Amino acid sequence: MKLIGNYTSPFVRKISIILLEKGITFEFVNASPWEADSPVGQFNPLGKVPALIDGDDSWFDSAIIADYLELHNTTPPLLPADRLQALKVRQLALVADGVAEAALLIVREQMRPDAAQSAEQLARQREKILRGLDRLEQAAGAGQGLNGEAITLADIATVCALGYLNFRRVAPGWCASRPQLVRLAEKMLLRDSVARTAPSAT
Ligand SMILES: N[C@@H](CCC(=O)N[C@@H](CS)C(=O)NCC(=O)O)C(=O)O
Repeated sequence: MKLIGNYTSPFVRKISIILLEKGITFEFVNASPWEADSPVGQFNPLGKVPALIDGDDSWFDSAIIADYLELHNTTPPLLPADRLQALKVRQLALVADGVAEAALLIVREQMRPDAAQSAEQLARQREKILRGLDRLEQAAGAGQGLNGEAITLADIATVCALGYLNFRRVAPGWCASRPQLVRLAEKMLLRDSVARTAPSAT
């Protein structure tokens, strides 16, 4: 398998962690979607990373890739066997992805000249992040599907979203009132798959 993406993307990191956790061998192809001659559009018509190439198939959108990898029946399973519980875990993972997506929009907005930046857009995305984090904090406190005994897709998506917030210094005070998420992040960072994939500026 080939994973197409760049090291700073929280969505690419999520898939890297899943592959490492499941012990699936893969080749990482470093490609940025933002460069003019980016090859990413060959693998994902939407021009976004990650994309996963397996034989003749290319898979894209990290949620779909996660579902695809779950079909391989490798351990650990990242979704409960019960379909309703699995849907709940996937929904929590989507909340975490949404937090990361909103943070990414903030980062992109802040790259524009000061006068062109929309205060409304920045505020809107910040609200999504804070509401999303509150939902994740609540779920982590309940320990169902997130922050439970067995690692889930939602745990992985959440640690990637939190890592991206820290890396880009978006919503820097997020941890002050969210002790469950802090504990979850600390616990997840003890895993080799999570520690090895932490984004770095270099
Ligand atoms: N929902 C997508 C989001 C992927 C995404 O937004 N990736 C960013 C990098 S972090 C990207 O490739 N952006 C390029 C663009 O929007 O053109 C997923 O989960 O894979």
